[in-house]
Amino acid sequence: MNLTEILKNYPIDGQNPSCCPVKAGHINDTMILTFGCGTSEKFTLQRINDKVFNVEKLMHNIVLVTDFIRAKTAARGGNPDKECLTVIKTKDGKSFVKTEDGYYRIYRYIEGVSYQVVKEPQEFYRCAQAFGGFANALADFDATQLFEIIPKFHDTEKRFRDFTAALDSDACGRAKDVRKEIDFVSSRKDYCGRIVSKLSSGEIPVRCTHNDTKLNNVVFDKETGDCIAVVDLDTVMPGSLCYDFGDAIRFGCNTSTEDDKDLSRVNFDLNLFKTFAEGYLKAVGNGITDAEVKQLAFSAILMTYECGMRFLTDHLNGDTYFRISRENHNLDRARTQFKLVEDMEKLLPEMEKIVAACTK
Ligand code: GN1
Ligand code: MG
Repeated sequence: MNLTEILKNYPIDGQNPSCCPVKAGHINDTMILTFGCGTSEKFTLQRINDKVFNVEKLMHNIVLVTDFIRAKTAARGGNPDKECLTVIKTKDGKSFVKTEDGYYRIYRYIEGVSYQVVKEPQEFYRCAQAFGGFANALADFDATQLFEIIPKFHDTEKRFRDFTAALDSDACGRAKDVRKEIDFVSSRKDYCGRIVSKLSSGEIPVRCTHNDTKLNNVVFDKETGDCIAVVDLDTVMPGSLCYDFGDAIRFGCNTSTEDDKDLSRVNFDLNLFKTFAEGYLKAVGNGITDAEVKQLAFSAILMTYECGMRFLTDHLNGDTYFRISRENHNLDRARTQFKLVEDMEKLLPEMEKIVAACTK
């Protein structure tokens, strides 16, 4: 990466910033740029994975959505620079630059911390408020303005077809060692169509959604513990609120990390589910329909199953999509997800009662 080459496109003053890589996300490469010392200014520089994203379309979506949210934040008396992602435009008004080695974008850095695992329930309540508030703010956003940046992203039937294709080609000869996981996915095929069919019949609405509502995509204030901002808007596109709710539960109600090899530490925390459901439903307010509410508990199972299936598919394909940092990393990730699915299957009636109680 040639930093000088990238920065010469930007109207950012200052020279020789420090550039610190951060280990975040499985798709893009992220670095923090700090200019000067004392009253230093910070930015987030990302190399966008253009194998996964069409960068023009991606940035079109992000600019529209961040502009919309910034305006709403300002209107309610908030500080858009602090509470929303801000795309720094190049000198000629573009939202990214292309250099010889790839595509880059710069955001204003949002000072704060993010977490991989919930430590205090209160944290997760605040995360729920942030994602619920995000959904509420976007309830009147016209989702047809957005590109479907990764087509059929949470179409679980399509994910199942991808899984079957990976299994059929078995590119790395790994299928024989993961029969149990393959059977786990195959035996739950009937989950796949449950939400997509309701979206296509119109029973639940297509909305502008985040689609990657992990706890670590929320920034917290280190001192006060308040939630500052929802970040990682790469997958903001037409989708379902059920996906956003379900994905947040998938990640946040896990008592361990997404890739823990020791499954005895991986358990579904029903109390955290309750915490999140309360915070989310309160914050989303009337930005959700009864038909969507009815699917929330099941959506948590669906999104966890889908994510596990994606990890397993990538393992079968030879780890071509999710970044890995050890052997069988995607397989370990798939296993944590399947453990959580099993836990949730047992708890589904209780999860449904909890959701229903939140809407009374
Ligand atoms: C990817 O890169 P990251 O960590 O924000 C993935 C999500 C998965 C997630 C699993 C564009 O997100 O869909 O749920 O990994 N993003 C994309 O941790 O595929
Ligand atoms: Mg992401």
